[in-house]
Amino acid sequence: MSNDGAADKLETATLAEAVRGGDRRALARAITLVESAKAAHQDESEALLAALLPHSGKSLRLGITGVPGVGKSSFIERFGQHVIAAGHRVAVLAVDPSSKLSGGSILGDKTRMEDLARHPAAFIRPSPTGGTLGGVARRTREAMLVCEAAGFDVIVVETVGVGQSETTVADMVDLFLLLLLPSGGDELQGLKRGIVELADLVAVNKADGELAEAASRTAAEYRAALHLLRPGAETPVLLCSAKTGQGIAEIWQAAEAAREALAASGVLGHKRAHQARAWMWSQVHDTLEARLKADPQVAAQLPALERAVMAGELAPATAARRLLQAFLGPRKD
Ligand SMILES: Nc1nc2c(ncn2[C@@H]2O[C@H](COP(=O)(O)OP(=O)(O)OP(=O)(O)O)[C@@H](O)[C@H]2O)c(=O)[nH]1
Ligand SMILES: [Mg+2]
Repeated sequence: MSNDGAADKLETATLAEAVRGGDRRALARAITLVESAKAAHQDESEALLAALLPHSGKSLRLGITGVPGVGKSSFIERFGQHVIAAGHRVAVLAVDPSSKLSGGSILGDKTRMEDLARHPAAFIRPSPTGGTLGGVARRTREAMLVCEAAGFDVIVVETVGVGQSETTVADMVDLFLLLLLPSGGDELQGLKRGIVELADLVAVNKADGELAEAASRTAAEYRAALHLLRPGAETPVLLCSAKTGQGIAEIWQAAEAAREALAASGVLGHKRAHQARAWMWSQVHDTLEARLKADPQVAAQLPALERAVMAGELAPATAARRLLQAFLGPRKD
């Protein structure tokens, strides 16, 4: 970073041009810049995004989730190659702030997406490390815009199906694909946490060999359950095997059809407009919260207030008001 604003601007413009021209090193650099949490990079990052924004948005944004081991990485390896063969360029991004927990998943992904990673029409970016879900997700959204400006017209956002990250990913994509395991039929996976309700497409993976029959049963159960859960929505429930490649083409077909239907009905534009607004507000929330926590007056009171709230000695509303008062001063209205 130089102190010369004009030089920075020029550099940003050059970087933006290189990204748009398909220069992969520039793309990687641009993503590193927008992923940076450093305050010193913020102006440059915003200038870059401003330059790229008019060239973004023309992709199909697909979220993929499923429990660890369902075969997300293996699926994306196959799916990505299929989509590329159909003439597209695919970028794969991950939202996974818990990569510490899923230990070694990046290494696993590298080997499971080996062929896709080598393909000139593909770009794979592992999850930005560190930070909160909100922080990681924000950087992933911004990486998505950069990839779109670089001409990737299918963006796959992968998330590990553990917890709240599905909602976060659903808020940044056009369509959400839930991958399921063939199950014994005792319990509908994902239904509890409401993930199924976020899904636009459902696919039972590993529908091969000995698991083929269980996979068909699982799919039938989900069709029935979804019919009750969302009458009239007709969420497709498909079968696939990331191992044999069976069913992958059908999933792409279903995704394209769903995307076309969204666009034709005007829902897509509406959805993206609302997502962009929510994105703005989430950044306002994040920034305010960070500033609040960094405030010395707040920091002095925070541990005691949190403790009192947790012990049931103080009403959360009262504690919240005290923290805000410490941060903003007494209310004047
Ligand atoms: N039989 C069969 N095995 C599969 C299939 N897809 C994936 N697997 C296997 O399932 C295991 C997990 O696959 P991954 O692709 O790593 O699963 P993942 O969902 O990315 O897992 P995490 O990254 O840990 O969340 C691997 O041993 C794969 O070889 C499939 O379609 N059929
Ligand atoms: Mg994986």
